[in-house]
Amino acid sequence: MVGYAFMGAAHSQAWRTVNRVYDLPARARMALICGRDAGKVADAADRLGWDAYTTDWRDLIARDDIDVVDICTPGDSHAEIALAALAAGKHVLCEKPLANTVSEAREMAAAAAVAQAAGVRSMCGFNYRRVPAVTMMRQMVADGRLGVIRHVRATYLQDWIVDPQFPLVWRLQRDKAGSGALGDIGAHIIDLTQFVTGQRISGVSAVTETFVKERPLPSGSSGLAATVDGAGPVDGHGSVDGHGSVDGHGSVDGHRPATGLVTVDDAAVFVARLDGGALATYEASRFATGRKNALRVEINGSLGSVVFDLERLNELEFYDATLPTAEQGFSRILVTEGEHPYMSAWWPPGHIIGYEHSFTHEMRDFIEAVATGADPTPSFADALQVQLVLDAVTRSADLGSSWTDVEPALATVAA
Ligand code: SOE
Repeated sequence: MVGYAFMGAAHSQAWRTVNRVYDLPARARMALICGRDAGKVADAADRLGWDAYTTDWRDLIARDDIDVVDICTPGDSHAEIALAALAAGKHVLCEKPLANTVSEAREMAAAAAVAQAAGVRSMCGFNYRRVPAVTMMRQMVADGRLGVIRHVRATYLQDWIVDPQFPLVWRLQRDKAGSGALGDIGAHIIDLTQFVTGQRISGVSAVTETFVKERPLPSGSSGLAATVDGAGPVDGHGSVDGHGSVDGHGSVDGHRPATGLVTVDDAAVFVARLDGGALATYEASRFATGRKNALRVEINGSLGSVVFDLERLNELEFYDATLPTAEQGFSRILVTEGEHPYMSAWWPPGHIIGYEHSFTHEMRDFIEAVATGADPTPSFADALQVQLVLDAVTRSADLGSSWTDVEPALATVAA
């Protein structure tokens, strides 16, 4: 694994757990973790359960006993690491969004296609696909339970940077993160809605905004909260664990923090057409005061509607318009039965699961695909398609919301 912050910890938790929960054709061994800071990565290896650590990701690629490289770094290093790992015959799991630009994503998808011909697998980590209720939503759509899909309504809302004093962490810098709320959380709802509906976004009209254009430079991260020089941890809006820090910047005079420009969007809102005829709306924001990690998707079809809310991730709301009128109404399905996706390995019905389980499911599917020689999804080509949507949203916003077609990618978004 490369990276050991928020996503590194989430993935490590999943790698630790997956062998013990699922009966898989191969077992994961957590061989080597990489990070730039020797002291921090040593601690991370110990805490997260890795056999050894290194400060150079090339060590992972050089080792013959390493089969899989899991990339959990900021987006600016995804392409370089993934391309080297694929060229060396390593199977690659890469965090979302796949890359910072369409051209990088294209290169990665092309390399993945070449590697695939040699039996080398790759997958992008859109973990919310693997929440059982989301997988079930997809099955319901595929089984025709919703009829013809007319509307998709998707929001992903956070509030961790509402405070203008929150520091300029890497997620707020275009060169590191590619984009802001759009690529970080908007990418999730783009992937999720395309996965569930089986339809792709064919065009968009967008607005984006950066509400706070300049922020104090961070002095570091305590691990639980980013800090600004001359100030305590910036945690007035809850913990900012994992949102990371930028190394190497200090204050001007030790009291008043130096500031820097925010180079990404704080929020992105767009309307879209899906290629199966549905109309869709998307909202991704880090300024939705009170909303911590609120992902919600509603789908309306000719025969019914279905609603998923991450804050109630064990549930699905379903409206079945084929029932007698007197019996119609939204019903709550508790997605914890053994027959529900992924659930048979967990607890008895009603014993709910959480955020981290989606990553365990991700590792389960990835290991199974690698061990059986199947192609895991979402592929790099699927993730390139998401990148093309992100790019179209940015271009539309730059052109005063003008309608912007999404260039078709190579592959389908099939699971
Ligand atoms: C931060 O905004 C973040 O951690 C994203 O990077 C994750 O992908 C999302 O799952 C939660 O929010």
